[in-house]
Amino acid sequence: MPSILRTTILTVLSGAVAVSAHGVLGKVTASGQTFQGFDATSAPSSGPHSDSVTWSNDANYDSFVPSSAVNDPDIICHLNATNAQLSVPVAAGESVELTWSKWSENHKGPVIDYLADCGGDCATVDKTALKFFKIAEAGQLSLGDGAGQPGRWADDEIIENGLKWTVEIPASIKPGNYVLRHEIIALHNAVQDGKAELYPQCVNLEISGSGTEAPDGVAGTALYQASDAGLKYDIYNDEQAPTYKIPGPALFAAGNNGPKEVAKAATNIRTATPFRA
Ligand SMILES: *[C@@H]1O[C@H](CO)[C@@H](O)[C@H](O)[C@H]1NC(C)=O
Ligand SMILES: [Cu+2]
Repeated sequence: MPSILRTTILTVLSGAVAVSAHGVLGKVTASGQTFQGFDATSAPSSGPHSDSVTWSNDANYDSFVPSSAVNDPDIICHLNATNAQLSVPVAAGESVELTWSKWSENHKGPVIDYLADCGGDCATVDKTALKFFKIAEAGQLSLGDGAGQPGRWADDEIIENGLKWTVEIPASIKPGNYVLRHEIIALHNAVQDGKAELYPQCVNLEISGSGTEAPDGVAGTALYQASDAGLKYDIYNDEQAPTYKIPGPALFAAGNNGPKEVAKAATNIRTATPFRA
């Protein structure tokens, strides 16, 4: 988190409202409708916020989960996260567009997306019971231009795309209520043990469709280990490092998990009202 750049910005702006280099998912768009995310300025979360499709948390704009704490429940949906009360409707096979409120250019690393079936209402599900399967991942896109230079990373694309990231919901999964766990991992300090910075954000989705696949997943607290190669990497000397390996379980591949019994659809799901900017 603290970087020379950020310290400078804060010094220049001291006296003004504290500006952070980090961000949250401010907006989520699917099927042509845009929904509002949790307003981080209202942190601490102190329980569920009723007006958001993203999970609230105590991170405000300025905190991360260090890779030294990847087995702590905070890794699931960020610090002290509590369930979003609203859900975004989307059809399996379609895309969800995730818009960050801001992101810092020096925070370079992979972008990873997971889904977990709530098996009922995501507004009340126990986050520690969620089993996540990985549906998308992107890591290092090119090596740095010489020693000391970081290369191009997946999260650079977020900045280049106006802070937007698009993830496709697999067409073959069974319909139901899911938590989408979207995450940026910042590696600027990851040459040190336990110093990668994880920024998970969770969104409730109400997925429609006629798929039947129910992929196996793993608990959020078991996605990573602090010693994972993808959480300990020198982005400034990548010429000498092995090829970057994105952490977490293998990517879900349609057809590899076998159809399972389709769970009974949940009732009482509150669909969110589209946000108008
Ligand atoms: C998370 O909740 C605990 C218990 O209420 C509290 O002590 C801690 O400060 C909270 N974390 C943050 C980042 O606010
Ligand atoms: Cu930072």
